[in-house]
Amino acid sequence: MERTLVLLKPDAVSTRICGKVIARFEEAGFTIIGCKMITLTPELLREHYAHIADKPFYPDVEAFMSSTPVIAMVLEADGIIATMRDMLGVTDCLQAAPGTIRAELGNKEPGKSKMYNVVHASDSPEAAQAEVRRFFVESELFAY
Ligand code: FUP
Repeated sequence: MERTLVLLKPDAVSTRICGKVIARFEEAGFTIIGCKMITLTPELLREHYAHIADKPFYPDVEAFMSSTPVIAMVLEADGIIATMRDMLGVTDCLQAAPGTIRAELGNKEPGKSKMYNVVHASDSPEAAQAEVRRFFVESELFAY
């Protein structure tokens, strides 16, 4: 069994599509083993997005990701890390394959770098392990 860390981003929360997104996860057979609403601080975001923290667009990402609380989840299934990334589609929702969550529910103005892509999910087993630990303590995760 594999675990991945998902964040339902402020665009999902503020446009009230979290239920729609979670329904897709459940229909895919993923098990929710952790779930909570949290506000992302600049410190936490800088750690989570260390790989883009020096990019010119980072301040916009930080402002957006802390603009409302987010819903953090840990989901479990065989091969979920890759399957979840396929379900999301690529980072830029305008480039994401038809039928993916980001293609169907994301927003971006063509030619601009600002993007609202609905969901974050871990992109590798190493990232998943670090991200689950970053957002959850063991007692917040449920085996059932
Ligand atoms: P992903 O793993 O698909 O979330 O993509 P990244 O970790 O590369 O990017 C993290 C976030 O930065 C994205 F969700 C959106 C934001 N971003 C931009 O706003 N502009 C860009 O050009 C690239 C990423």
